[in-house]
Amino acid sequence: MTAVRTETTAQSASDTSFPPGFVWGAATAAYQVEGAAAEDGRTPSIWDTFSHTPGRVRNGDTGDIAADHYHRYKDDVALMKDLGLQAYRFSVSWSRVQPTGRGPAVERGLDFYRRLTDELLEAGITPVATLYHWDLPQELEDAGGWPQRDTAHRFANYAEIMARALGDRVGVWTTLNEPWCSAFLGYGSGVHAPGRTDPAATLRAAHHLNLAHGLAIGALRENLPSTAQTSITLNLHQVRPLTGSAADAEAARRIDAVGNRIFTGPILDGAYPEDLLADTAHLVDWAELVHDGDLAEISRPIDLLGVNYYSPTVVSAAAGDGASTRDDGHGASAHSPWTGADDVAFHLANDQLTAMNWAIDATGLHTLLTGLAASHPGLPLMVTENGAAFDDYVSPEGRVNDPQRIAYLHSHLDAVRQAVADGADVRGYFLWSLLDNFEWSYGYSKRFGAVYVDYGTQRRIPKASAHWYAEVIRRNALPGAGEQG
Ligand code: IFM
Repeated sequence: MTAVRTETTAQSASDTSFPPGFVWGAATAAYQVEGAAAEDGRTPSIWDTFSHTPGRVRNGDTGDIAADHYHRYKDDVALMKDLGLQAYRFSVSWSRVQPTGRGPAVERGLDFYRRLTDELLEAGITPVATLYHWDLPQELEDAGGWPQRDTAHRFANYAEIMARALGDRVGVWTTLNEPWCSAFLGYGSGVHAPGRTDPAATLRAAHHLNLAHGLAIGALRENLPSTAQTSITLNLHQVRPLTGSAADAEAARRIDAVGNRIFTGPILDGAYPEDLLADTAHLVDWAELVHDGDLAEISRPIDLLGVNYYSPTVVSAAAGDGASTRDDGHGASAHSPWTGADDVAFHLANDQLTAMNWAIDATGLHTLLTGLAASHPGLPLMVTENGAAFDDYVSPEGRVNDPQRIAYLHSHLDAVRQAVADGADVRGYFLWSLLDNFEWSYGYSKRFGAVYVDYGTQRRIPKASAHWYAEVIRRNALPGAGEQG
């Protein structure tokens, strides 16, 4: 069993290299790549239901086949090995291993993850398992979903099943990926599964996701060897006020509260922030929602904090109709996902945009990492996702040239390197994504992969950025000035 290194070395600002032992990986998520949606006992998750509902996902795309990773995992691991990847962050499909979200596990489902992790270990690649990347078993949603407290207990039971099944071969575990999206996009704006638009349900979901994380950390700790590392991955918003005005600062405070501190508060500091409770008191009864002992569960120590970063969040105060201005980069909806933070407008940080219309600004990643290092010294960090979608295509020569992605990765990796030089204890970096895949409500229209997937044939073509990344990994350093890389 391999874990990530347990110490860090600060680098000098002029050096283009990363600390010895820095982990280089790539990430995917079950529903986005696996396919095999109805094989070996798997039952629908909320994303199967959502994607099969007309009008929810662009072009009516679904994850039924996706990148067919379920059947092609051996070739995909071989590809990872060719690229020199040291770690692979994948997620487990809950309804593949525990179809109804309760009761005994299905061995055929577990076997897929046993085969995958064995293949990785054989190739010398560290498996990093995420338990939940948004695909709640549909039966649990039918029973109330994340707004129901019992879902957190179901999750802890599932975590125990997974720890028992894979604890001998997986050394790094993540409970939840981006719970903000599960709660605020799933139950607030409804652009993600299960597609509900209920402010109270959104906040209840957020608390129960926090509780699920804490209970799962307990279950993992009880069932994993002491060397195993546990973590959660948050998509922390790097919130910036548009101007220096007091009104914009207040807008930024409110977005920071429901975007970030609703998770970092209880998980890292053992309490919900007072300002968040005040901002949302008219929407939910926090005293009823948060039971005695919940905060102690939620704030159980973790070994690593996963940070996902793509683009900064620039906000200003907006007088108006009550709801936040919808154009926040998370998908169109008549309902704001920013429950409890009304009258806020969202802006692009600049006009250099990816295919998602997200502004490219690597300084946000540096600010996030150094900010966390300052606010939570001693907490090791891991960049668990970073990358960009562009309109990639295969040239007549059969190549995929993606200089914009190389530039994006270069600037963001340089920001990570600089954050390490400035004292942040960053243990590794996972490119999002290994493969082009199902980009949620955008379907297959957005390509984030370092490896191009021709969905018609399932042929994989490593893009120029994959070769560039392989060279960075080989050197444990970015190309120097004047070098192509
Ligand atoms: O594809 C997603 C991933 O599932 C979670 N983080 C953001 C990525 C890009 O939108």
